Amino acid sequence: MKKITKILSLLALGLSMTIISCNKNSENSGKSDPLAIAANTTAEDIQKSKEERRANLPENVLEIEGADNMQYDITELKAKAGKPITLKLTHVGKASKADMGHNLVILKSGTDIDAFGREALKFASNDYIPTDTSKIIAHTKLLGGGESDTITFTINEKGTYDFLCTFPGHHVLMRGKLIVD
Ligand SMILES: [Cu+2]
Repeated sequence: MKKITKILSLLALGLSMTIISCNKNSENSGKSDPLAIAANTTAEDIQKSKEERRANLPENVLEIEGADNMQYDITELKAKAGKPITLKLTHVGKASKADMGHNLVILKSGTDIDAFGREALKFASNDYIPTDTSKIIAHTKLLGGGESDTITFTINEKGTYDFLCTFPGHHVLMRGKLIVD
């Protein structure tokens, strides 16, 4: 009988140790980890403040980012026709211009974006901007990580205009629409 009691109490002790260690584990993992919460909040805050700032930009002031993941952070821009548009492209990554350069080229209506993207590859010495600019409304400089460029242009005709990054291999992913109304 004594033996059984001892075994039972040992089992009980083992069980309670297991429960304690389970609690410890759940405290230290996932959402209850204070560090993880802080990291999540920071990332969300950055995203939220970016969206708020963008929503509060004056008419025809546009901001867009390119990153080391070979993407623009947004693929749709909106502006009003007949008034100057200011567009700022920021490369928020760390990669060099030679490894992961980004620009933004806005094309005239009726331009084949894929054909233009392929043609631009031939102009490495001109930062991938074709020397014949007849299909281009406006373009930024080619940027490396941490750099930005702001350009100003006016589009008089309402419509939807393609934009792209002409760095080799980028235009398939890095493209979007500028809607002018
Ligand atoms: Cu790019």
